[in-house]
Amino acid sequence: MAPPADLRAWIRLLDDEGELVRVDAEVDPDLEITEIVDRTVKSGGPALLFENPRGSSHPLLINQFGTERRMCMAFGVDRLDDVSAKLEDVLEMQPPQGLVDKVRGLKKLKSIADSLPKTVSRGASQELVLTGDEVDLGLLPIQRCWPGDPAPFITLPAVITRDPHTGVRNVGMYRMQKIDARSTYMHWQIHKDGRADYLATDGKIPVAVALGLDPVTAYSASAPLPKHIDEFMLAGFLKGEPVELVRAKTVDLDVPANAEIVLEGTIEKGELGPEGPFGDHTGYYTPQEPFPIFRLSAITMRRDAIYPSIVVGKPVQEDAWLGKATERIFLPAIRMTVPEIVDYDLPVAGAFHNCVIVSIRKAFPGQAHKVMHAIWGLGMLSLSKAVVVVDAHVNVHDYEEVFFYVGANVDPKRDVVIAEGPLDHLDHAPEQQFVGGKLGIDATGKLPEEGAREWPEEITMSDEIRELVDRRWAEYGIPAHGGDGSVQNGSRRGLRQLLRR
Ligand SMILES: Cc1cc2nc3c(=O)[nH]c(=O)nc-3n(C[C@H](O)[C@H](O)[C@H](O)COP(=O)(O)O)c2cc1C
Ligand SMILES: [Mn+2]
Repeated sequence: MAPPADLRAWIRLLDDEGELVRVDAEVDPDLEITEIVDRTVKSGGPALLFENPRGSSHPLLINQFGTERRMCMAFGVDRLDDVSAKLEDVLEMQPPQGLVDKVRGLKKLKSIADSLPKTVSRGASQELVLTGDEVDLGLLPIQRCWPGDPAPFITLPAVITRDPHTGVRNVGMYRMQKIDARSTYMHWQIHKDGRADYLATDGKIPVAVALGLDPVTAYSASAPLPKHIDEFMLAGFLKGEPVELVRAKTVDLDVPANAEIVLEGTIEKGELGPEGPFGDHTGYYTPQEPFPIFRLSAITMRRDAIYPSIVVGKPVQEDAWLGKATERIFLPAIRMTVPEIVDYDLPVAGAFHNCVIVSIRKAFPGQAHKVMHAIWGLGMLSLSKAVVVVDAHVNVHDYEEVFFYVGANVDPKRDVVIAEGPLDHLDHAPEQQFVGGKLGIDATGKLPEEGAREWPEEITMSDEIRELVDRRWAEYGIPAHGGDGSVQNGSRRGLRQLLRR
C-alpha cells in the first residue's frame, strides 16, 4: 500500500486499522496530555486524537509513530527493512544488461524523478491566511510537556529554510518554545543544517514551519541527510509521489500544499534569547541556552486544522520509532562508504547518540578500529559516544548476544579504544559542552596480527543433530515454553524473565 497522501488520509488509515483512539474528554495541553501519552506509548498503545484540548478549537494528534506497526503503516511496508531495500536498490544501481534489466532500470529512474518536489498553485494548507494582528499562536493547543518546562513547545515541526548561497532547501525538526502570540525560539543545535543556513545569512533569514504533514514527509524532517540534499526529495522518493509545494504568503519560500498548518516568518541574525530548560529526549532537562528568535508574519491553515505533537523524555517515547526508521533507512547509505558493515543498532535506551552496535565482515587486522573511526567520521553518527564492534554473525539487535561477545572476546587492555571528538549538543556528561571522550570496544574475534593467541572455536551443534531434534521434537513431549522448540529464542526469553523476577 502506498504511504498516506496527507495527515487526513493517515488518520483515516489509523482509524481503519484500529490504531487510533479519539479522546472526546477535555484535556489540558499543559502537562496532562504528556502523562496520558507517556502511559500510552510505554504500553504500546494507539495513536491519540484529542478532539477537545483545553483552550483551543484545533484537535491534537499524538503518538502517530509510537509503534513499529504504525511506523510500517506510515511507510506502506511490512518491515522497516523494506524501506532501506528500496533505497539500496537505487544506490547500488548498475548499468542495465538486456531488456528486462533496462525496464527495471527505468522504474528506478522514475522513482528518482518522483522525488523532485512539485510546485502547485493552490494548497489546502492556505485555506485560511492570518496576517498582522490575526497571527496568534494561542489558537493552537501547544503542549507544555514537563513540569520544568517554562512554556509550551511546538515539538513536531518541519522547519524550512534555504541556503543563501546555493539556494538548496533544508527541512529539519527543531523544537520551538513559545515566547508570545507571534514569536518562538528556534532550537537549531550546533551541528544542524538549519543553523548553518542561518549562520550563512546576512540579516534576516526567511523561515517556514509546516505542521501536520503526511507521516513520511513529517519523518523526513528528522532525517540526518547531508546538507546539500533537500529532505523533501527523500520524502518524495519514499512516498513514490513528489511533495507538492505552494508559495508561502509572506516569505520567499515554498511550503507543503498538504500541511494542516504553516507558520511563516523570519529570524534576525544575532537576535537571541534564553531558550529552555526543556525536558529532553536525553531523559534530563537541557539547561537554558541562547537560541535565535523566530518572528511570525503569517499563520496559514486548513479551516479545521489538526495540530500534531510529540513528547520526548526518558526513553522509550514516541521518537524512538522515528530514530529506528532512520537507523534502518540509512543502513544502505552507510554501507556505501563502509562496505564491511553488515548491520548496526542504535539502542533506544542509548538516546541514539550514546551507543552504536555494529557488526562487520572482518577480513584484515585492525578492521574493527577502522570501522569505529569511520563511524566517528560519518554524518550525525560522528557524535556517537560509544561504538561496539562485533563479527558478522552476531545479531546486533540482540543486546544479550552482543553483551556475551563483549564479555567473551574483549581484553580491555588491547581492545578498548579511547578517543576524543565532537559530542551531541545535548550531552550533559562531558566536562565541556560539544567535545569529549569516545569509547570503542572491539568485540570481534581476534587475529594473530592483533596480538591474540590461537583463537578458540565457538561451540555449535552439528546441523545433522539439530535437524534430527527438530524432526523429533514433538515426540519428546517437552512443553514448549515461549516457543516451538526453537531453543535459542526460547531460552533467551526464559532467562530474561528469570532475571526480572
Ligand atoms: C521529535 C524530535 C525533536 C527534535 N528536536 C530537535 C531540536 O530541538 N533541535 C535540533 O537541532 N534537532 C532536533 N531533532 C533532531 C533533528 O531533527 C535532526 O537532527 C535532523 O536531521 C535535523 O535536520 P538538519 O540536519 O537538516 O538540520 C529532533 C528530532 C526529533 C525526532
Ligand atoms: Mn538537512
